[in-house]
Amino acid sequence: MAGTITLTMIKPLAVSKGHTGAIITRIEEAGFRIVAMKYTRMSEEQAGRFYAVHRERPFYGSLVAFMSSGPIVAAILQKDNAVDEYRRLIGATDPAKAEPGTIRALYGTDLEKNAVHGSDSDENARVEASFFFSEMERF
Ligand code: FUP
Repeated sequence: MAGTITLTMIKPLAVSKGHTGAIITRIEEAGFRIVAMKYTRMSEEQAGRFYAVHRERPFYGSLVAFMSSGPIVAAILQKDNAVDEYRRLIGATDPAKAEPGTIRALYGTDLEKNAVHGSDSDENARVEASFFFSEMERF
């Protein structure tokens, strides 16, 4: 199947609220193919590395604490133009500003606890995919 990849995480609060299945259903119904998927929990050190580009931002400490607070579901998704298509499916970073019907509008709580992550470029998608998955875990 042709296409590019994006990396998503279903964030701890969306997982603990029981939205994992509904979110995966939306992803598949939107035509993404699941290349890799795992249920895992990041340490603070790992979350800090994942979000290192935000190190100087005021929300960094809180974001790292939240993202390491419980299990997440990480997945590599494939589709034509995957990065942009997935950002369209999830909506704006702030759930209150996300288009109605998008994953963040439906399942996000606030700017930090916004249900899901989506890569912002093809290059970052490749880096983020390799953060979670080896070649043997991709199908
Ligand atoms: P996005 O690419 O939509 O995930 O958004 P950003 O890369 O700008 O932000 C990454 C994460 O930082 C967001 F998912 C949530 C968090 N964040 C905050 O907690 N506060 C902010 O003001 C901005 C982002």
